[in-house]
Amino acid sequence: MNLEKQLERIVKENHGKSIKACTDAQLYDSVLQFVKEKMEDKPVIEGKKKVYYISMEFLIGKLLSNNLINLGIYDEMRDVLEKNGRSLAKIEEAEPEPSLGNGGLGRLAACFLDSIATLGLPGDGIGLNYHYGLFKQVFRDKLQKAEKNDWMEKTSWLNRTETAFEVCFGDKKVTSVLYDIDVIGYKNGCNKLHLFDVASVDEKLVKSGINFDKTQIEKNLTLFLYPDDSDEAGNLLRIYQEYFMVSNGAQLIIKELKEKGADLYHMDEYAVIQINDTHPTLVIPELIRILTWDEGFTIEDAVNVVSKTCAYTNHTILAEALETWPLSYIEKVVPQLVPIIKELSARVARKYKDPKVQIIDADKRVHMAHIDIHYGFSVNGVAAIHTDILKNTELHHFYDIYPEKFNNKTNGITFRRWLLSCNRELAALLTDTIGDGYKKDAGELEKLLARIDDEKVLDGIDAIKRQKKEALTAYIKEKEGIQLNPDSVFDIQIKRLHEYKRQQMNALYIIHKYLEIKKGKKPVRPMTFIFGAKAAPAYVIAQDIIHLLLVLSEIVNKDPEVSPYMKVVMVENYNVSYAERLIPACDISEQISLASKEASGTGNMKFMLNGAVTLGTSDGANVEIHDLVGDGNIYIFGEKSDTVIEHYAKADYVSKEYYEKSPVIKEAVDFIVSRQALKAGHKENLERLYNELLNKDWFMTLLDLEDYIRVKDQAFADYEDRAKWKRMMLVNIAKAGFFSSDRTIREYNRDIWKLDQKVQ
Ligand code: 26V
Repeated sequence: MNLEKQLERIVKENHGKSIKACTDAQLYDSVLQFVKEKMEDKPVIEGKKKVYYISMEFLIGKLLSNNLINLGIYDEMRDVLEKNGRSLAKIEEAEPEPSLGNGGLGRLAACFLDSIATLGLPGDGIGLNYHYGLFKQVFRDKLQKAEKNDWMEKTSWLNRTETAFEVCFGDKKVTSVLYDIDVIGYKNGCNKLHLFDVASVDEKLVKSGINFDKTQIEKNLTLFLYPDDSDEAGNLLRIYQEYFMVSNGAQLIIKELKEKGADLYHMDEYAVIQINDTHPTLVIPELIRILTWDEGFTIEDAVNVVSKTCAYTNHTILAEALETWPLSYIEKVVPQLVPIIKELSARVARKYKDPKVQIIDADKRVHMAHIDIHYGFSVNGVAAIHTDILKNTELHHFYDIYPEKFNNKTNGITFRRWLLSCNRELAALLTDTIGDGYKKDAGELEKLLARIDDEKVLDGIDAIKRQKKEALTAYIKEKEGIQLNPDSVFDIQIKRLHEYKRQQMNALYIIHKYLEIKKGKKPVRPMTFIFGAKAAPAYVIAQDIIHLLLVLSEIVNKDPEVSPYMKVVMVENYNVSYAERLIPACDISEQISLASKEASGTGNMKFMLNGAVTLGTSDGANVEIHDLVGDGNIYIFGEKSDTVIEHYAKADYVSKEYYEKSPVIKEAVDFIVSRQALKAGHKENLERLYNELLNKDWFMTLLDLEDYIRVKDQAFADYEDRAKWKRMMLVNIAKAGFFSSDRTIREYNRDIWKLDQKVQ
């Protein structure tokens, strides 16, 4: 039966209507069902050994287009719908976006699942089914407010399974329910994303916004991702969530091993568990507990085989993000793990005297990363510079003990979503120009370099950029009510709000430009500054930075003298779907973290692939982008990581010195508390931010501000050399192949997982 007939049948059965007559929502759920049936027909990817990618976050985004592309039926579906007067893009709008992640770490996990299945490797994700995920962001009175994101619908990608486990906590026992989402590889078979939920969850517990009773664990366990962890109840809930995930995960893995007939003493030949940051670390003591309590292992044998099965990825060197839990909290939530953690700690203490490598420290806090490093067989960073910093500085003491465990796996992104799906026009142009080999082998994008002088190709890339800027202009007009000018340069910074990412430095540049225009120095071409970011609800300064951006947006956009030359937009509720519209429309990609702090970044790769030019510091994967494209195709500024690390070591950075030394910096910083800003915004927020910048500035904004202004001005000036800029776009696209997550996953498999690949 052909696609149209099958879809017609489903629509008729579900809604008693034709494709032409049903609503977008009805058509969406019918297309969803059609695609799910097609995926069920695909073979499950099998093999002796399987990777379990365990993570508190999977930021999967909408799945419809992605799944249609991977099934190889996107064009057919679009044409059938068009024939019936319907638009696939419109229908996709009916799909809610799950927010099962914060940012890069969660999105990386989703890209990895896509690549694992695409490469035909057996590999499943294990995570949690948060009913409201990360909060939905709304702006009221120029401040961020959090609301719940109600994404689960009656019909969705989730398939409820029969699998259920008991999970015992110190004071209660809960039963889980497992939901699976099929993960289809590009023209390949299926793996699964296993999302555990608790049977007794109660959505009615949520009162206003994202507030709920944090003590009612049976009812709240899977309601939200990252509940506010500024108080003890929030911290405890986070440990409940972590243990709930790993206990279910461990039980599922052991069940699957037994079904395979595996000898658990050789578990490492059948399973490898990739621990995504420290959040799933308790899987190590939990597996040891199960093997010793239920399977008759000696502690020696259990520690031995678990250590050969688990591998750890580090995603940050930020001290506040490296988990350490008070042993008393773990005692409260999972007392059964405490003797095991103590035993693991004692073994380390017997062997190594250095306090820096202990699992339980003198304050009785448990260092989760230390469990992973001692009791896992691999430790990897996520970009070359990040892994070097781990080896030489942050985890230096561990590197001395276990040099063989350390390895680098530079992050990647799936080109199915970040090119083929979000920029079909560019993908078509690439196919016309270099053939479609790049879809399976991203390295083939380099063939584009041979066309560096081909006006037709260069103009084609530029025309697509312009088209995407127009589409974004229309979307932003509709969503945010702000009119942009597609002839302006689009400068975009989209990522979690954090001081180390330095959205505040970009804001200071905007203030500087605003003041220049007021003084009569007009830019040759209008500039558009776009931001998208959510801030953790308990992170006060991050809220203040959002406030400043919204204040600037109002001041600039409403000033008739300035607004023809400049616009500022902070989009509301930035998420994966918004990113898919913003990235193809970007000219200048802002990657301006304080050198050494951004482990990798993955947005930088998505922008490059879509022909944006990076303006960035020598941090994370920017360094590798720089190496690939060369000096002439990127804008690098600011102090290098060595200098920054030295400033921290010597504690000799004093922001006020930079403020006092430079009239440009002083003028921009002072504007934050000027009468004009205070009129548009709130004194409390603006003064707090001003004081923070002057008296602390932990992430050294003022250190790099002057260089940032200089290099950013240069980038805007170079944009006017249209021939040069188009070549830069082409080089960036051509060199992006390295950042395919297919390459990253091949490396994980070659060096860590060692799974058999099914020949495609
Ligand atoms: C998370 C949070 C969440 C609550 C507020 C404070 C805070 C501070 C830091 C973090 C970072 C957690 C780890 C993480 O998300 N790392 C990101 O991982 C990406 C994938 O490897 C990488 O590209 C980013 O550079 C890195 O920041």
